[in-house]
Amino acid sequence: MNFSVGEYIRPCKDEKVSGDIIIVKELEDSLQVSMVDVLGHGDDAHAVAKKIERFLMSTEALSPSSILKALNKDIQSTRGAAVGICNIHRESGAITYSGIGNTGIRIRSSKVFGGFSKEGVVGQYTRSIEDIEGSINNGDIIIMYSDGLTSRFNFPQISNETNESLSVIARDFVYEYGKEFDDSSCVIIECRK
Ligand SMILES: [Mn+2]
Repeated sequence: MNFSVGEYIRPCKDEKVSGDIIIVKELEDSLQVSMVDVLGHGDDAHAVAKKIERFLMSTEALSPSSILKALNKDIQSTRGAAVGICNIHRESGAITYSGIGNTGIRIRSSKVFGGFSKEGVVGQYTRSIEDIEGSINNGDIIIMYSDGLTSRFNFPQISNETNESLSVIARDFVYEYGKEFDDSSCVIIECRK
């Protein structure tokens, strides 16, 4: 499986920085993408987002739920965040997702994927954090997004995009579906055999 990844983050109106952050990690056998939406917006939210970015960049190749559990402990002194983490295995196309809070994931696929985030806030979560498993096929499109975007969106036209062209599509997508008074962001992943 090969991946093209495009992303775009638009800070809340009147803010220069965002509490949304997207982390794309090329692991040895998989691609790992995290969508982070820190509560609130502006400088304070951005500082927490950078702290979470450092944490996620430094984690080993664990399952998404294991990373979320560790992050939940690590950011307990902060205002907290919604975080969704997905891991796609290059060879098999197996996808694992774990999410807490209102970041979303949708997949346009030839198969059904039941991935969703549980209610809650990372940094304040006490219940069980679990992985949801599925599989990805040739041509599938994955969109992960913050709650600054409406979840009632149509999938954009995507075919054989580069990371650059997919980032342009991601930008248009944020402008079409984003809310002005929240940080709005999305990451789009095109999967090809
Ligand atoms: Mn938000």
